[in-house]
Amino acid sequence: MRFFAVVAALVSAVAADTFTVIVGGNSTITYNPTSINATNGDVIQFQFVSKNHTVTQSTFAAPCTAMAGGVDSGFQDVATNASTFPVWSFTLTNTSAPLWFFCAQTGHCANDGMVFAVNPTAAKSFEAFQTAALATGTGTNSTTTNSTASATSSGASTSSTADSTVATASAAVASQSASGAVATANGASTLASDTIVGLVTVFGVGVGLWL
Ligand SMILES: *[C@@H]1O[C@H](CO)[C@@H](O)[C@H](O)[C@H]1NC(C)=O
Ligand SMILES: *[C@@H]1O[C@H](CO)[C@@H](O)[C@H](O)[C@H]1NC(C)=O
Ligand SMILES: *[C@@H]1O[C@H](CO)[C@@H](O)[C@H](O)[C@H]1NC(C)=O
Ligand SMILES: *[C@@H]1O[C@H](CO)[C@@H](O)[C@H](O)[C@H]1NC(C)=O
Ligand SMILES: *[C@@H]1O[C@H](CO)[C@@H](O)[C@H](O)[C@H]1NC(C)=O
Ligand SMILES: *[C@@H]1O[C@H](CO)[C@@H](O)[C@H](O)[C@H]1NC(C)=O
Ligand SMILES: *[C@@H]1O[C@H](CO)[C@@H](O)[C@H](O)[C@H]1NC(C)=O
Ligand SMILES: [Cu+2]
Repeated sequence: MRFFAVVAALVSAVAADTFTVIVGGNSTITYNPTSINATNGDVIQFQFVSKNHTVTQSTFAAPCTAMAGGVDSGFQDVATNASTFPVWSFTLTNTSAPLWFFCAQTGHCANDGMVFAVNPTAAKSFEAFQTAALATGTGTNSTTTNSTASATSSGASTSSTADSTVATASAAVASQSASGAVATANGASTLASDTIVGLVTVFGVGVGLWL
């Protein structure tokens, strides 16, 4: 009885995933990936690698407006010569409906479609959310201003090295909560794979002790 209870607890701990989302990768005005499928208990960790972005919760109906009581990373500015990068994360607590996010930097949501979704559906898709976001803007951004050809050629530069040098963000967002998402204290300096390895190790030790 006790054995099964302990194993069940450990298995459920192992099952929680950490997703990593790169914010501003290659100096673009994007989240990468733009959406994820996740379950309660999963952690979504945002790594800010360029410019000055936010991750701010909104509603599907008002994509570029902060939701009352939603989670918000606040502005995370990254100097062009930075060698460490802010990280902010939250834990999913209610995935019975999709969750929606945007960047609150001027124009990034409305003009560049910088939005993010957790568990979008066919009826409320990421594409529909982004289209709604862009509909609130001027219809002009760096892609529409420049020719399509030149716009696609300037992207590849830095940021792939960012994964190995993650710093902590400000503590200002440590105690927020919202429907569906709870922001955690910052300082997650381990990446997803490390976390999973750690939990698997705990599981192994637990089984070893009990057997
Ligand atoms: C940066 O650009 C490279 C090359 O195009 C691409 O493979 C990579 O996924 C991009 N990274 C992000 C975070 O967008
Ligand atoms: C999420 O799941 C849906 C099916 O429910 C699938 O179509 C979609 O590709 C998945 N998205 C991601 C980012 O894995
Ligand atoms: C980041 O952007 C916000 C909003 O535009 C601005 O208030 C803030 O000063 C910026 N931070 C830095 C360090 O430039
Ligand atoms: C980054 O550049 C700024 C201005 O050029 C300089 O003041 C700052 O010390 C540099 N920071 C690092 C970490 O090199
Ligand atoms: C979870 O989210 C759904 C949809 O937003 C909401 O109806 C429900 O009340 C929430 N449940 C809890 C326990 O907050
Ligand atoms: C720029 O605006 C166009 C037209 O509104 C839109 O299709 C595109 O997704 C926007 N963002 C980027 C990064 O091109
Ligand atoms: C668009 O052109 C401006 C000015 O020429 C340049 O700074 C910017 O990087 C270009 N944007 C893209 C996406 O190519
Ligand atoms: Cu932004």
